[in-house]
Amino acid sequence: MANIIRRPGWYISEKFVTPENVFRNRRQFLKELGFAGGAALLAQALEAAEVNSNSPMGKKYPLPRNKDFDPANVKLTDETEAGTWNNFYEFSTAKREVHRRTGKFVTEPWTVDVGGLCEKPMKVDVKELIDTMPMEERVYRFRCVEAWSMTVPWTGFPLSKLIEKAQPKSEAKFVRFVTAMRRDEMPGIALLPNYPWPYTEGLRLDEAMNPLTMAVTGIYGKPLPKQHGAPIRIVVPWKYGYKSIKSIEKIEFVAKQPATLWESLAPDEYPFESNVNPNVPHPRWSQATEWILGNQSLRVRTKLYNGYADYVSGLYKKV
Ligand SMILES: Nc1nc2c(c(=O)[nH]1)N[C@H]1C(S)=C(S)[C@@H](COP(=O)(O)O)O[C@H]1N2
Ligand SMILES: [Mo]
Repeated sequence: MANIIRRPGWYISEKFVTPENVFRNRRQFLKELGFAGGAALLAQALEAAEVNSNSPMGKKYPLPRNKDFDPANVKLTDETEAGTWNNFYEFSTAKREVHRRTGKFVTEPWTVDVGGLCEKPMKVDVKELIDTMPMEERVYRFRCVEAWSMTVPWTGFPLSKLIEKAQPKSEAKFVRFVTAMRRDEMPGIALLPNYPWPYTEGLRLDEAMNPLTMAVTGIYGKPLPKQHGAPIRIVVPWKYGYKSIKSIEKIEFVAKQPATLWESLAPDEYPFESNVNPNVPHPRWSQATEWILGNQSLRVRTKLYNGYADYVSGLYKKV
């Protein structure tokens, strides 16, 4: 019952078939409580809630691809390649090791705490988001600050849709995102004791509201595997990959630019804004070109805003 009380007003239960055993157990339980006849409506509500909370995360995948984000002549990165080459320092700094070290990480159930300077703070279950948000697939190009890049189909919804529900106050100018920090489940944290954990990132509110900014729960038509940031991350395709924070537990609206993990560690190398820009070298390497994951010999020119200038150049002074 506590579940129902916490459920946000915009929740709509739909499309879920009651598994036979769940249905019977619930009926049985209600009967024992003496709810059987008259409280049919309550029973229905409880069933809907329970079925939903028992529904497997994968139920809705794959989602239809948005035609606006389905570039022709672009080869998708191999799924295994992308899933075995990951930056997720909470598990390992060795990209080929990350996926082998996520075994203890519990990503289901998962609640995201949305709060700070907003009218409607909420704790929302990721399954509810998947069930209620306008989910779709988009193929985005993604470029890491280390100069490798990939092209993958993400499943999710525009982050703006969640922000609209929370109704940020006028003082809110930035959005702060925080990754879960569980030392028992994340073996990489202890190996980097001087890092300012948890992993924290941020965007300006207008960047977070940009239609390109996606809250992502899936990749390659399936729920996100842990190494890609299960069960929910963001993807900000015109910024270097470190802004696309994984396994998000908290989203907070704030007035001032928040401290972020990478900027705190090395502000010259990993500044807050970090838009992809071939003309601004990293202090230790050029950003003019990138290599394509899965084909290290193929070096291509990096584009301003990673090729998304049409969508985002209005956010910034001309560069
Ligand atoms: N919590 C958390 N999020 C993170 C990181 C991380 O170490 N921890 N690495 C970032 C970096 S540097 C990149 S390039 C992308 C990599 O995403 P992928 O492994 O899904 O390709 O995740 C970003 N999000
Ligand atoms: Mo990165």
